[in-house]
Amino acid sequence: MKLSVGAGLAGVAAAAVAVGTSEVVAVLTGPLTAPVPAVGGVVIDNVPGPVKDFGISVFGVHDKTALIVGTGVLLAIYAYGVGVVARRSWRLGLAGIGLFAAVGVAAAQTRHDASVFAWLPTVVGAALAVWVLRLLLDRAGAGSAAPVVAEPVVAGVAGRGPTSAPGGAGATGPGRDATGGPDGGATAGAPIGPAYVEDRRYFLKLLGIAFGAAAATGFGGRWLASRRAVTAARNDVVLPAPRQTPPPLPAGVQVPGVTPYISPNKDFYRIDTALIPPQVDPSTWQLRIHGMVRNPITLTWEQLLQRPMIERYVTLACVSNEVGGDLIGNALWLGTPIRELLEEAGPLPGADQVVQRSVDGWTCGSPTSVLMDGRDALLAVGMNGEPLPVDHGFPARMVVPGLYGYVSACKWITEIELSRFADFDAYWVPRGWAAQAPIKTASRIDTPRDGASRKPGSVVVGGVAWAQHRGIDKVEVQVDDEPWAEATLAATVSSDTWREWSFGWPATPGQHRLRVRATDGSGVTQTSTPAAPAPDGASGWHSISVRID
Ligand SMILES: Nc1nc2c(c(=O)[nH]1)N[C@H]1C(S)=C(S)[C@@H](COP(=O)(O)O)O[C@H]1N2
Ligand SMILES: [Mo]
Repeated sequence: MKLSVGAGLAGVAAAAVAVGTSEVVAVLTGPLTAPVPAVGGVVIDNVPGPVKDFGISVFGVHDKTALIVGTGVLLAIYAYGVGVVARRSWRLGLAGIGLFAAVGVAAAQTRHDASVFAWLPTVVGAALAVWVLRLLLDRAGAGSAAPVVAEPVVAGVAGRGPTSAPGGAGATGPGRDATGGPDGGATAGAPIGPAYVEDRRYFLKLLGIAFGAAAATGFGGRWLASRRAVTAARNDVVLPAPRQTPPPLPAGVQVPGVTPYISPNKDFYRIDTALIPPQVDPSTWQLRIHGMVRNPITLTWEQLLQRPMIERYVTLACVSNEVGGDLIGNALWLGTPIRELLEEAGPLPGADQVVQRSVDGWTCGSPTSVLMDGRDALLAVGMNGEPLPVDHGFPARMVVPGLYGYVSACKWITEIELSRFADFDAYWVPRGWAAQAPIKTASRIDTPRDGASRKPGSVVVGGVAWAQHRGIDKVEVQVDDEPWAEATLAATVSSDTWREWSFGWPATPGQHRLRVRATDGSGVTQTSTPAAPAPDGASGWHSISVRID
C-alpha cells in the first residue's frame, strides 16, 4: 500500500467516525443537526428547480437516498484528500477537518429542529475525527513524510522495534513530532527516512475498527432516533369518529390488473423536501391561523380533534408526475373541513391566498376561493383509518381535491396565513413553478404494461383516469390509427377521486400502439399536446406498445 493511500484511507475512516458519532449525538439534538442530513437539507433547499426536477424524475421517490449517497461519496473523496494532506502537514489536515466542521455547523444552524446545541454533533464528530486520523496516521508511517520515501519498508527492519510499533504512546513513533513536510511546522529535525515501521496489519486492523465503530454508531444513532421519534405518540392517538360515516365503497370500483383503487399507506407515493420527515409531537403541536383575518385562531391538537370531522376519498397528485407516471394515490382522509375554520377566522377582502406553512418552513399557497367553494378541502388527521403516517404529515396536513400537492397539501402543517398571491411566493414559485395549479385531466394505461406481449384474441386493457373535482365522464382508447373507442368506466365514489376503466381489445398479431385519453366532467378532453411537468403539470396522451403473437 502506498503511504498516501494509507493516509487517504485514514482520512476516510476518520470522516466515517465523525459522521457515525454525530448521528448518536444528534439523537439528543435533533436528527437534522447531524452534518450529513444538515448539509443534504441545505442542498435540497438551494439547488435550482430544474436540477431538483431532474432528481425527482430520475430517482423518483428515491431522490433522497441518492442525495445521501452522493453526499457520502463527496465527503469520502474530500476526507481522502484531507488524509493525504495531513500526512504531509498535520496543520493543513486539521484545517481540512475544521472546514468540514464549519460547513456542518453552519448547515445545522439552518435546520428547523436546530436548538442552541445544533453545533454539538458536528463538533463531537470532528473532534473524534482528529483523534482517529492522528492515531491512524501514526500507524501508517506518517512520520516518513520525506518526499523521497517511496514504498514502506518491511516491518521490523528499522529502528523502531516492537516496543514502539503497536499502540505505543505515539510521541516517539513515526508521527506527531516529525511532520517534516514543507509546511509541517514542528520540524523536529530532518525526515527520518526509512527508519520507521509500517505495521500494515495493525494499521488495517485499526482502520477496520474505525469503520466498524462508524457503522455501529451511525446505524445505532439512526435506530435510537427512530425509537425516540413520534412513533409512540402516534400509536397513542385515538382518532375521533367522523360526523357522517364515509360512503361505502361501491362494488366494482376496482378493475382487475389495474392499480388498487385505494392506495395502501405504505405504498402511497411520498414527495417532499424533508430529508428526514419532521417529528412533530402532537402534545406541543399548534396550528395558527393568522394574517389577513378578522379573528386569528390558534388550535391545539386536543381542540382540533374536537372539531367536526368528515371522512372523504380524495386522490392526491404530484405536479412532477410524468404522463403515465405513478406520483398519484387515492386515500380515505379523515379531517375537519378547512372552510369552516377559515370562516371562523374571517378572511379580509383581498386575501386571495391561503399560505400553509410546515414545521420545517416549507410553504404552499392555495386560492382562498377554492378552499371555500364547498369542496371537501380538509385539514386532515387520518389516512385510511390510521393517524397520518409520519411521512405523510403527522399529526396534521391539508388535502384539497383538485389542486396539485405542491400548491395545497401541506404536511406537518403548523401555520395558515391569509395573504395575497401578489404579496407572497410559496416555496416552489420562485423555483419556476406556477403559483396556481389545478390538476390537469389525465389518464394512464396500467395493463398491459408497456412492451408486454399477449396472445391474439380478447385482451383486457385497463387503467385509471383522473380530473379531481371535475370528475371523469369518458375514457377512450385508440389502437394504432384506428378510430378512438370508448372504454367502460368503473364505479367511483366521487368526482374527487380517480376512476378506473377497462377496454376489451380484439387483438390481432403484430406490434401495436395503444393510447388513452379522458374527458372530464365539464366535457373537456385532455389535450394531446405534450408538456413537461414544469411549470404546472404534464400533459399529453399516455401511449404504450404491445406485441401480439
Ligand atoms: N411540508 C411539506 N408538505 C408537502 C410537501 C413538502 O415538500 N413539504 N410536498 C408537497 C407535494 S409536492 C406533494 S405532491 C404532496 C405529496 O404528499 P404525500 O407525500 O403524502 O403523497 O405533499 C405536499 N406537501
Ligand atoms: Mo408534488
